[in-house]
Amino acid sequence: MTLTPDLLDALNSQRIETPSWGYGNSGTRFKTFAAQGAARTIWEKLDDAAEVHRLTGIAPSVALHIPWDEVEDYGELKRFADERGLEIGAINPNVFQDEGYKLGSVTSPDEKTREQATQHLLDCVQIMKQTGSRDLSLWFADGTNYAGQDDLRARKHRMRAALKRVHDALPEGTRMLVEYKLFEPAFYATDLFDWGAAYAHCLAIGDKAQVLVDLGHHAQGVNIEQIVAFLLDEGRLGGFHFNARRYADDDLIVGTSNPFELFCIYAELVSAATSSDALTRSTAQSVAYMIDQSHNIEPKVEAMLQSVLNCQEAYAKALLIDRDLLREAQAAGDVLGAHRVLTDAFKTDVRPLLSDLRAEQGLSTDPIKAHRQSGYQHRVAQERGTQSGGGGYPVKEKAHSV
Ligand code: LRH
Ligand code: MN
Ligand code: MN
Repeated sequence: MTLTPDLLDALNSQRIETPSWGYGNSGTRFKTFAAQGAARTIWEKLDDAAEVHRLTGIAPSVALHIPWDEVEDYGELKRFADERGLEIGAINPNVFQDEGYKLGSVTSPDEKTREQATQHLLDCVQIMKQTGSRDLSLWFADGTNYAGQDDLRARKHRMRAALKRVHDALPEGTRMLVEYKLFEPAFYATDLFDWGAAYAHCLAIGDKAQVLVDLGHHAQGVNIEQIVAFLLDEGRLGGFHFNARRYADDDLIVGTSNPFELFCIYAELVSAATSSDALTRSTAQSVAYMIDQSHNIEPKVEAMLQSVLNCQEAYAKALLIDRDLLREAQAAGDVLGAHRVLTDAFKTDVRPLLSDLRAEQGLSTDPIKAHRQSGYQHRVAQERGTQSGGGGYPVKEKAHSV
């Protein structure tokens, strides 16, 4: 396997965004284990993200969660990121942990609560302007726990009204990404319960709205790559929250329990990026690839490195699919022949190829080894100490397992 100029170009342009919340002490709803040297502030989180980018070369942006990452001066935060070769990525408003949101945020039956939540979303649009962020990434915990608790259609209308208002406040060239989730923390009905609900809202509110697919937010057995293909073809796939799951929204390292799924997702993206249809092509080319994980027992920076590298491997394998052979086998109705074209690419060991790529880029050929040898972890452990939950991820207030 050699690095052809096309492969080199494609791999050089891959981008994976890491989440600020993956660098702090974070965990499950049961217990958060304090990690030595875990980042305590957004500034330290950016330092860790810069280390991940330095070693991988493909993780130059960081998503923020507001108010977890609230600062006085976002211009200063942007400058701090710039100095480290980073950009501020998606802004994630948090409308799921205030006392007032017991019955929902933008879909609450209480008008004042809806207004408060919508104002927070609009404030986040201002933060996008101050940080140069392109994406407002929206997830709502809104829903009900019991049949009859609230009017399902009324809640749909309230969601639509809030999304529309925020959509219309977005500056040119920016987007809102609408994330859905099957369940949790609502257990009877989640207002944005699947891709179809998110898609219907996006279609109704305008061109700047696209769907965000979080790999952990589906029922068992759902074919996520098919959702991806469908949304790409409709021009409404905006981005991903990558992670891995077995049972629910487990938020483990992407590509660990689901490597074939991740490969099939990338296979759809690679295919769409060269589609003869201009909308599909441009949609595929502007997808935001973001990680959304919470590392509870893993070393934080190393876990993030592993996540970025798993995405790089899945993408490299997807680039190796012999598209001509695949089309031929599909047209001939060669069921297993077509399947083998795909699995041949999946089974290829791309690690030597990626190590050549890194050598070309002037990076260490083995980023994890380089990280382990760099002394970074030891240094931050000395500097930051071990803070249980301190300044990190406010898990105690979270009602779910992110
Ligand atoms: C919800 C979710 C959403 C939140 C993040 C912390 O489960 O995936 O994206 O913003 O977790
Ligand atoms: Mn998510
Ligand atoms: Mn989630």
